Amino acid sequence: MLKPDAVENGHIGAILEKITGAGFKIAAMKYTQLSKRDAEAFYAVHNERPFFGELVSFMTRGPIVAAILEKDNAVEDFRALIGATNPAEAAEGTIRKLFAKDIGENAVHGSDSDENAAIEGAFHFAGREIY
Ligand code: 3AN
Repeated sequence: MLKPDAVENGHIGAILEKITGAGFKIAAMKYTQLSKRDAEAFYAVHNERPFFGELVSFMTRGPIVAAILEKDNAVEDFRALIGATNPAEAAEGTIRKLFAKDIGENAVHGSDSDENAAIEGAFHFAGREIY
């Protein structure tokens, strides 16, 4: 996902350029806005964390871009491309270093395993929307 901060700040094009330039194929993509219920379900794994309310309110405050990306070693390579969760700790040239403000508003989300990528892809897309 390109998160609401990335969309608000006009970074959709630049971030997609970095993603496709790094060799990712776009298998599905949409511009949409998460409801409170959507965000609570998507981030259910974090529902005991102190920042959960802040995370849900941020993720629902404006539109996002959701995508399914394909590449060999996609999970690890995408996490390398986006950089550390906290942009202050992200490596130079990473998407979060370039475009994110802080650990809460960090521009992009990437799945942390192939298993979660399949679950998160199915959360956003019907089978007929995946190419
Ligand atoms: P990542 O997105 O890098 O996998 P996770 O899974 O640890 O990071 O956290 C999920 C999301 O929760 C992050 N993308 C970030 O937006 C938010 N988050 C994580 N830690 C904090 C925090 N300490 N304060 C506010 N938001 C946080």
